[in-house]
Amino acid sequence: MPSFNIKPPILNHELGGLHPITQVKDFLLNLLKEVGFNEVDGPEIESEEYNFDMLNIKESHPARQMHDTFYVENKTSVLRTHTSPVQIRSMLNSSPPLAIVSAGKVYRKDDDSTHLPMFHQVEGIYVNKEVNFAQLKDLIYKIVYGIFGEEVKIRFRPSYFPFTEPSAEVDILSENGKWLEILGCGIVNPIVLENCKIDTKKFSGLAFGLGVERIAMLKYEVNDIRDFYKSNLDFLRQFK
Ligand code: 2NL
Repeated sequence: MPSFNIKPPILNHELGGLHPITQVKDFLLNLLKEVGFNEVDGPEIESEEYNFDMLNIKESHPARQMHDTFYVENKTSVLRTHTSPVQIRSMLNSSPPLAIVSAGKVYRKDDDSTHLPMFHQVEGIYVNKEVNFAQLKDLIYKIVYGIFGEEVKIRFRPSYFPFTEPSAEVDILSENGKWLEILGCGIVNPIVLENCKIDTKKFSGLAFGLGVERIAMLKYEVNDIRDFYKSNLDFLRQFK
């Protein structure tokens, strides 16, 4: 006989729930899979070559400097600063047309109410014949409407990333009339496609990247990113 009584009903059997960051990440992955993207995965420790060089991020680029990037061991490996190297690996291992999405942890030397040294990114790339900016806009509208509903006002603002050209950042209009940045996107820089041995006379691509914590902060009106990682149950229960 066990020394405890297994018969009484269980009290306080509160069920757990998925973490809000997991919920937002899964929502985005499902939305992108529904429109035809395939999920891919890759390592969190990357070579500088895949994390930077292949993406046209030059040695002199500020994002590469010691104060932004966590270097490991002999300084040729880094904690990935974005999930783009996953896409690079996929492009090297397959040939277009391809539509891939990657989601996971990324690392940067940042720490304040809107930045953490570890956060989550969802990134997608689509390479095919005659991919254009209109298709990119259509996809971004689907993503943003999916998250915030079709009433949300969106604006595309010209921007710069080394791996896309042209590039844009996308803002949504908040209730108090302020434009808030929610993601970055663009037409894949042909230099990046060529680095992956893709024929740029035949193929072009679109790509986007977004920060999961940032989307979750805007969607749930959380003002301090650190709240997601304090394991405060009163905070976390709100997302069940
Ligand atoms: C941002 C901006 C972006 C990409 C990510 C990408 C990946 C490859 C090639 C070209 Cl392999 N582009 N990803 C493109 C534009 C923007 O992220 O602000 N993310 C939080």
